[in-house]
Amino acid sequence: MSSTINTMLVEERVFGPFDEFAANARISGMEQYRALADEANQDPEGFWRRMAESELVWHKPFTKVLDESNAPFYTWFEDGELNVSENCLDVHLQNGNADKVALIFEADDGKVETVTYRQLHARVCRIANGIRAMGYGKGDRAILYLPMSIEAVAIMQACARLGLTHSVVFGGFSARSLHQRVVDVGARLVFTADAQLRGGRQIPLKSAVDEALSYEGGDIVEKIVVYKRAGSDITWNDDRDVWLHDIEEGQPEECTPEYVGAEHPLFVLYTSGSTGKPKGVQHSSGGYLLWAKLTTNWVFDAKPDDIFWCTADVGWVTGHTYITYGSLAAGLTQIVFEGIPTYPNAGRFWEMIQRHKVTIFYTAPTAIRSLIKASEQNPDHHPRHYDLSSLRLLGSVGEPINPEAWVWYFENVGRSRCPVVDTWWQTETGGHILAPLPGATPLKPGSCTLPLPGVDAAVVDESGNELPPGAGGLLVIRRPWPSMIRAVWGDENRYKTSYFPSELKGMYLAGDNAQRDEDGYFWILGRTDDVLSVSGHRLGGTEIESALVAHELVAEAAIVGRPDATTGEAVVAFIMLKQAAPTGEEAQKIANQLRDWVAQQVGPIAKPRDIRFGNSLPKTRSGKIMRRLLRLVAEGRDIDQDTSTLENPDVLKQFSGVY
Ligand code: 6R9
Repeated sequence: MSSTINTMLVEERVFGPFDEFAANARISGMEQYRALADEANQDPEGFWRRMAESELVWHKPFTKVLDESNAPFYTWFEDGELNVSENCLDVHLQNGNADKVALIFEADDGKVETVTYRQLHARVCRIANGIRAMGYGKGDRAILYLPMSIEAVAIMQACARLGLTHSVVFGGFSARSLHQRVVDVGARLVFTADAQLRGGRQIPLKSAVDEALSYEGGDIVEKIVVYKRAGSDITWNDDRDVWLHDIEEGQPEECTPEYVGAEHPLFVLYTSGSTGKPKGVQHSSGGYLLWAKLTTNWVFDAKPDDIFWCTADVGWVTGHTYITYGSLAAGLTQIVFEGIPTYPNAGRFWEMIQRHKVTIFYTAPTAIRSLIKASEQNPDHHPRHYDLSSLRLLGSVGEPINPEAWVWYFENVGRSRCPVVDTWWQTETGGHILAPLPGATPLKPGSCTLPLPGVDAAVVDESGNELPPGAGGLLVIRRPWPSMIRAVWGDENRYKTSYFPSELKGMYLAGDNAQRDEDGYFWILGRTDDVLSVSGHRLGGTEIESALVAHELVAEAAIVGRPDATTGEAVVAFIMLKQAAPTGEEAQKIANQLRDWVAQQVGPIAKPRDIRFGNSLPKTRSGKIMRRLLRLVAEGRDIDQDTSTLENPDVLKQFSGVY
């Protein structure tokens, strides 16, 4: 492996330990962390047995913990039986928390509605009874295409109660993407709403379902259950469409759960891979729920009085694990938010934290960066104007958080009191994998710190040999863990070749590059395909982005490589400034300034060869920058690749000037 440029030099402070936090934390101090991690390393079976027995309610106890005989198709707790919804709802009715608020729903227009655990349980039971009465249950699949709502959480839980495997499709996906998923997963049932409300606008959903089902193979869907959210006009087919309120009508508020084997597929969630066709990531019931609950308790240090807010949509894995399943299993009170961070203004998040006295706030770097930019443009919406004193913990997920955004978040939102947990994980891992324990782990901005107890993560070369500190390589997980992906729906081969390539001898390949430092901390360098090789040096695109974003003029940056005859690859930077995109001489001047800055922060080798300015970067609907498209722009090629997941396809046109 060629030499690696060590960066993240922009911020070298270590934050914590946070003594006050540690004093009351579930896992307090590094000794407790190490004790758990050691227990898990020395006796994995015993450790997972203890966790699964103490954290979950089993209808039929399991006898065997892990079966590796058909690796990499691992099974966990396989002969045990349980019901996921019983573990998320019924348990709280029996332990005196029936009247505790489960969900605080805040609508786009600010209206608030709360439900207790007893009320949520009743709602889930009525919906489940309604679905059962229609003749659906265990072994069937349902597609959910819903706005953020109490109903979305309740329908997911109702599916779980019946053993009906759900597949949630984010409401921002097109009819084409929806169709692809309906057909791939073989859904007999679709749940949707007439429309969703975001940023004061109505976005139709039912019409997209109608369109999706009109395409070839869409007729496998027998029923569409429609939640009346907006009251908008929709097309209705009496033979196929039913209202959610009609299927609930008259149903009892108790519903006997369908007990399923621990390996029963709780859900399939589609995620984009390196090729065009999305992968249906299949998760289990027992192992998945165990890790969802454990990580909620460990990483968010969940306490009975917490008000937890994960800003993700249930269309993504973060919403599955840290809204629908983990947080409810842990018995938290949590916020469900329908709207967007910038409506009616960029103070919405801070105002909601103040209004609901949120104690734990979990969001994505892209949201943080856009709110930094907004608060600079209009200081009225800066977090300092809000009472954020209820907060005790902050979290980040979805992409590497650049140290500058980390420190801004820590200082301005957490008021330098709250630990920031930067959580690395994936749709495939089911829950957090690399993350600090806020009462124990000292924090380094930009690092997701250390593996959680029970996780055996490492950085290796292409042959699976572990690399020394400072060397960039492949992030792998060497031992199976309970919430790992079980299959790519309907494609055994893709599961094996994508995640367990033979060169790595049974290790799980995450698809991210990473390096560890002398303290064993992990630094994610970006997806495997983001790493550039310039003159024999391995450069993480993320590192250069991070340096650029730390510059006072820059709001967001994306780095890609373009082939170069002499240096292998050349660094190309797509940059959005805090001001409008410059042109001509001004652009040239700023470009040179930024090059010098990168040379200073990262090293002359990392200086962008080309700089292209725009007013926004191309992103997926989940907010990830689409580097594969930028790579084509960087190379001057036509965009003939699939742009269906792009939020705004016109965004690529703006980057014509090269400076
Ligand atoms: C949970 C989620 C997974 C990919 C993953 C990585 C990136 C997520 C990160 C992070 C650096 C973090 N990623 N969290 N990179 N630091 N804290 O986002 O799942 O949508 O499947 O994305 O996101 O590249 O491989 P998913």
